[in-house]
Amino acid sequence: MLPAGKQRESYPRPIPEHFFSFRSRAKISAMAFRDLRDFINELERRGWLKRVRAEVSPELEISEVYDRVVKRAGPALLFEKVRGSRFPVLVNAFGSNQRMALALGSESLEQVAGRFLELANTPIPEGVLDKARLLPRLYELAKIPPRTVNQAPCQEVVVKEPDLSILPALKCWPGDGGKFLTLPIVLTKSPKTGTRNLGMYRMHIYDSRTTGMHWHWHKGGAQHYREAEETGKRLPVAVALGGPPALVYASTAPVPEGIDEYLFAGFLQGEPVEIVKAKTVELEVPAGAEFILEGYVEPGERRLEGPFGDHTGYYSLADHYPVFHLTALTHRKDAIYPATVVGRPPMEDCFFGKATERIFLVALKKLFPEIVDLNLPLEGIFHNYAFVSIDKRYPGHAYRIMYSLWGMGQMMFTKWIVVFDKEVNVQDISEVLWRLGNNIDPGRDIIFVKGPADVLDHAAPLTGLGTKVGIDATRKWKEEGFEREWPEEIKMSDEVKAMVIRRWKEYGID
Ligand SMILES: Cc1cc2nc3c(=O)[nH]c(=O)nc-3n(C[C@H](O)[C@H](O)[C@H](O)COP(=O)(O)O)c2cc1C
Ligand SMILES: [Mn+2]
Repeated sequence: MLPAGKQRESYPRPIPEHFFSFRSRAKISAMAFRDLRDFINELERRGWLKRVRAEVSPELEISEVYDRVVKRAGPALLFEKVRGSRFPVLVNAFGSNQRMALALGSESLEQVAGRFLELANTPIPEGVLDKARLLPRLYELAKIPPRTVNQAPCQEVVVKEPDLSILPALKCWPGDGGKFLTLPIVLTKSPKTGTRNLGMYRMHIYDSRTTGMHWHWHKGGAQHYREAEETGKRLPVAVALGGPPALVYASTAPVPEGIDEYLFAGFLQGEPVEIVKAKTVELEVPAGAEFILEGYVEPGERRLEGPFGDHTGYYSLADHYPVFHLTALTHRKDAIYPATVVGRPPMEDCFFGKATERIFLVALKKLFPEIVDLNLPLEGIFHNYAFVSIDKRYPGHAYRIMYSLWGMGQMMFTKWIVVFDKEVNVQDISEVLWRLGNNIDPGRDIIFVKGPADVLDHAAPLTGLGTKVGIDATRKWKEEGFEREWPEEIKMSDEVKAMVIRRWKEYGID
């Protein structure tokens, strides 16, 4: 189905040490895709996208085809003929580390992280020479803010009677409460400060003009809505389907509150995101999007949302959420509908998570230089497990790292944090289990703490509030009360290894 060797899946590796030196040669510039079709063309050129010409149903059939493809690390899929709609459906465009890196304008997630580090390492200029050296960097930085345009592809067609049923929205799983928009970029502005937020929150389609608005308590959109409810005013909302792939990613990233995801996407792709005034709301939408939904969310209104087969691999139960009302629908002439399906991992959303792990590790390492590496394994769907290795410097250091991580943005949801010594490769689950089993005394090395849980955590005693586990799997020191001797790890001597390699043929084994 693919040219051999074209689409090999690989786990992200730790960012190479040289990225952390000032003289790093890592490229700061990136290639930018202005929109989804730009990205699709490049995917196709690389043999990373497959067109499906057979007619398919948006109800369950696309899900099942996609699930089989994503589970074997297969290509992006463009379903050209979807029953009931004239628009093709794109799924799995971001479904591998390589495709995700490409979406962010790089060849690997390590390279993306390296660019982020370059930015973080930008020195404050002291002399003329420093300033001169910074010029190319400043030129790059100037390209971060969005650029306003007057005419935009996303507004080529303004639908007279806006109607969501023209979209080939998917019913993903048999128990789902209906059809959902699964890759929507939801844009709002703070009624108090005017700051923008773009977040990805799925939308349950109720009828031709209304959907659910599934932003969890902790998210940017929910905060803007809270502010709107305080003043009793409607919250204008715009939703983009498609757009620059870096923006699709940025809307899923744990960008700190108050920082505009347009800026983050502009940085990632090394080009400003082009934006245009929406038709019926005071918001600026991505010019390169495929579809734009405009509307509002009414204060005080709630409606049952879900159930929905979620990325935990379980259905999230129906619950009450705000309601989105559609006032305008615009799209490209030949629009492509972007979607994903979440479910038991690995699924496409896992690669959004891996990109976040690699990129935000750079920021974590800036704050906590003792952190060596971090693995949020796919099976833990990013909020269940964090395996972290540190350069342990003082007694109790592992605990400091646990509490710090629980205090960092969406890492507050992490249910299990396990801290290892620096030599442990936390990307290798076999090694993680081996070290974990050997190096802890459960009674001494495990702590339970209370904190916010992911809304999707169905085991927590209350929605959004639960228990967390911290495990200190580092070697225990005398200063930590460990009076016994800690044994050496078994390793063969280098001389013997070299000798055996030299003599290997003589043994006649291979
Ligand atoms: C495919 C996909 C679907 C998502 N659906 C939701 C959702 O329905 N509700 C939600 O609160 N977060 C959802 N998320 C996670 C948010 O996008 C993520 O937490 C993001 O950082 C939120 O941005 P914000 O901090 O600007 O609110 C989803 C993520 C992905 C990748
Ligand atoms: Mn945000």
